[in-house]
Amino acid sequence: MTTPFLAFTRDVAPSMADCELTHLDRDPIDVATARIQHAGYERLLGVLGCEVRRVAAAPALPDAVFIEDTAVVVDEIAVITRPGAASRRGETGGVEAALAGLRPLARIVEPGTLDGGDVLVVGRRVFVGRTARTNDAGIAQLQALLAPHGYGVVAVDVTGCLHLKSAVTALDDATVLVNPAWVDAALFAPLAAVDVHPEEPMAANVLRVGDQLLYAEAYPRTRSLLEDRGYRLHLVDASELAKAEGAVTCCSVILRRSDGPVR
Ligand code: CIR
Repeated sequence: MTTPFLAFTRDVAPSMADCELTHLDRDPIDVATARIQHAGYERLLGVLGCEVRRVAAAPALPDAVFIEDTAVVVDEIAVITRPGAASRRGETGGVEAALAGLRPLARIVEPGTLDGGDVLVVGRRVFVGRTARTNDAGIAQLQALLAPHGYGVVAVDVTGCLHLKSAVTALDDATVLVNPAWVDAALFAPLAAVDVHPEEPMAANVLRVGDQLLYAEAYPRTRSLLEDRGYRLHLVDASELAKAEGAVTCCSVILRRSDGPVR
């Protein structure tokens, strides 16, 4: 049976302990456990309607598992990023090869930097975090690439966390889940905002797969706020990946299958 979505993932690198860290202290990472959790995440993506395709492994690139940062894909185009951390720039080649043929490709180029974790697409609105990883040149380039396809790009200031999607993600086309300490929820109006539980600052990252939601099991208080509002969450244990400052959106690039040739 053909699945509605393709999900690209990438192996947990044996070098993952050398990952970039910005807001977290280095806590020993058990690569074997991270691999088990990652496999559970991939299985759940399959259950939610994705054909999971693993991009060729990159053992020497510690952050390669966080594939989201390397590409922004919408129905019309795939934009290969230029990650803000120099240590991560080698990740894009393998992802570009994997996406070729599925979408027309474009690239963020110097002096632009852009991490996919800073890009939140809700309908035709594309919110882009201005962060240590994503600069104004990167945002301007993304805007120029997406505007011809009818997307409006909105730059958003983010403080206190790594990426925009550490601070806010979408629960559906009308609602965001937000940590108001890190981003101004009013910027997303007319979308409604649900705040994370104050004791769970990292809880704003939820992965949408169509109309289903994949969420880390580490945030029970926020989960119950969401369940009280009628959201049903599919849970994964991503605790070992979180030690590398990664969350559930980071570990995949999901695209809707499209029929027909690309140019
Ligand atoms: C990094 O700092 O680049 C990685 N250790 C974590 C990246 C997480 N990616 C994401 O939130 N999209």
